[in-house]
Amino acid sequence: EGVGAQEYVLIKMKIVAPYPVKLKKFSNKSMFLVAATLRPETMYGQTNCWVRPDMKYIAFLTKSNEIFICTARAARNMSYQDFTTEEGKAPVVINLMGEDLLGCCLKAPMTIYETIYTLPMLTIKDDKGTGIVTSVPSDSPDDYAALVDLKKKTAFREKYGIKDEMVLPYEPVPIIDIPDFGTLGAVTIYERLKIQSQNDKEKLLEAKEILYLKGFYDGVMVIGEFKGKKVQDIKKSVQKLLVDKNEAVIYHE
Ligand code: A2H
Repeated sequence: EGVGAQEYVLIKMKIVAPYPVKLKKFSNKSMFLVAATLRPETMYGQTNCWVRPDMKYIAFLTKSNEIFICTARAARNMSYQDFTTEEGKAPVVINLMGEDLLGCCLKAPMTIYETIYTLPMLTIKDDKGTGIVTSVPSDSPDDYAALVDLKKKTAFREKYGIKDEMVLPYEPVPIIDIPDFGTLGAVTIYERLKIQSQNDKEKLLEAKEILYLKGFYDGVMVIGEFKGKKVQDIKKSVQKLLVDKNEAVIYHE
């Protein structure tokens, strides 16, 4: 069970009213979708949260009496990392499907958007992170591709009961300047490689490989507390800022 090699930052995305039907009865507690990220410095550019409609999630009680929502697998890992009252036990308050969480209104740390929404992403893996992914379409090709899919396909939105106002007003936010790619790196690479959708696996893999190292080594922040500083120099400081404000927690697997 214990502590593995991969360290994620879990972003606490607070669920606010109007609550989804299945969560209404718990609204006297603070409830969070906990999204696993390797890129805390990109949180200034969050536009939405991703869940997979056909995947199982649980809501469980943490030792600080908050409700965290993620996969059962991740909750179990957390129960061995001092997230819960009793080691090895994550007290379930309710079992959920991803679709129960769609259209959920959230407050997320650092982003310029006052509230953002939970939207469907079909490529989320059940065996990594928390199964909840925060979306930064300026810097993640996967996120940008999935957002474009929703924006351009009315039928896709309708299928999942996603209202236009949960998607259409949200645009990628310039947060990091990468030489040769500009301030919307994921958009640039999406267009250069002519990516068609979130299912365009090979091209998305290529896009990620090209963008990530460049973003990390050559990227410069153009927003927030660390504006003008290089990504590699401030990544840990942003992480600390989030953790100190209790807007994120560290999780290993
Ligand atoms: B990253 P690794 Cl801006 N299924 O966060 C699919 N993707 C998942 C996931 C899951 N179960 N859990 C986490 N992720 C995503 C930000 C970001 C991320 C940016 C750029 C790249 C990037 C905003 N989304 O990831 O396989 C999360 O998205 C590049 C891979 O554990 C998380 O960080 O290495 C990353 O993948 C973890 O992937």
